Amino acid sequence: MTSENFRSGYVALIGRPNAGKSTLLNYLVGEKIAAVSNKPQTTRHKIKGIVTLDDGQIVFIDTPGVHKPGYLLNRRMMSAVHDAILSVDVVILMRDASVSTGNGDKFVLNLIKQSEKPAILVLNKIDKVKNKKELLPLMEFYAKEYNFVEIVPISALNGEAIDNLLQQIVKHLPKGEPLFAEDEMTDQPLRTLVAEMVREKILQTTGDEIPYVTAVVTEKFDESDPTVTKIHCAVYVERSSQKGIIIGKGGIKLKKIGTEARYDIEKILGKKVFLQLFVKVVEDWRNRERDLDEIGIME
Ligand SMILES: Nc1nc2c(ncn2[C@@H]2O[C@H](COP(=O)(O)OP(=O)(O)OP(=O)(O)O)[C@@H](O)[C@H]2O)c(=O)[nH]1
Ligand SMILES: [Mg+2]
Repeated sequence: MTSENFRSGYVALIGRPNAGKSTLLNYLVGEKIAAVSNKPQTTRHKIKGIVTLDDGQIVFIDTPGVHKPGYLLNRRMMSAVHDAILSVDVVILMRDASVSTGNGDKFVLNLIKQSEKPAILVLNKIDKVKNKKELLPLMEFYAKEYNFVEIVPISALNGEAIDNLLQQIVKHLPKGEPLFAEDEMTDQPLRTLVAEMVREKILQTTGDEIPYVTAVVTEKFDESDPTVTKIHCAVYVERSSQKGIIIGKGGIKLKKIGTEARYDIEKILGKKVFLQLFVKVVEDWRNRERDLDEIGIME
């Protein structure tokens, strides 16, 4: 039985690409459940991460970074953001405090204003801000624009001030029983987690042109052998030239991607993994309903 003062609810992580939303989610659940990279648009769908404390349970919804939608893929990504904002008890506006305010930031701010939800401003990456006084003008700017219930500076990378953030969030959740079992961590199916780990390694291993044109799907997940899980993933690209870039000379790049992803996947599964990657050329998959459905990018 939980105490009558227990609080529980949903919290959306909203912000520009690269703000550090998924880094925070991974830190909070203590496991890598979301792909992280320095390339924008790393996250493509909503990811739930559950944090259970003594006095509350917070269900975080990580969302894709807010950007201008071009392809159908991006429109689905942005409707995932809108949907998340509408469905939660508290919205977190996450902002990279080490960069100056741009139009993108104002656009995100407007989304929060329109929602009229209780919102917490999280100023992330304070490890990169040498003089903490530099945060003051940023705090003043945001405080003038919206009645944030809290303003909390953190570093999602090194965990600074994150305990404080959790306490601030719980305060603003409705009273109620936990929504999920205490040991539950995420709603990401294992197949999706595996595909995301592979995609993360692709983003980390390739240059700027590749991130947008790749998707990864787990096509086989065979646990019949108790000693090793056999996994096949398909890597989608749009052109054969991109296939060449991902495979690399003599297959060296794909091998590196596979080795690094396997390491992460073995940590998640706690078991040996045999991982095979296949690169598939599917022209214009980002604009095709059927391919997006197959890849698992829902709104
Ligand atoms: N120095 C520093 N870097 C950070 C911090 N948080 C995140 N990063 C880095 O910022 C980059 C982007 O992080 P992500 O967590 O993928 O950002 P995101 O907001 O989820 O990005 P999208 O999914 O594209 O919207 C990565 O290289 C992270 O390592 C932080 O507190 N300090
Ligand atoms: Mg992300």
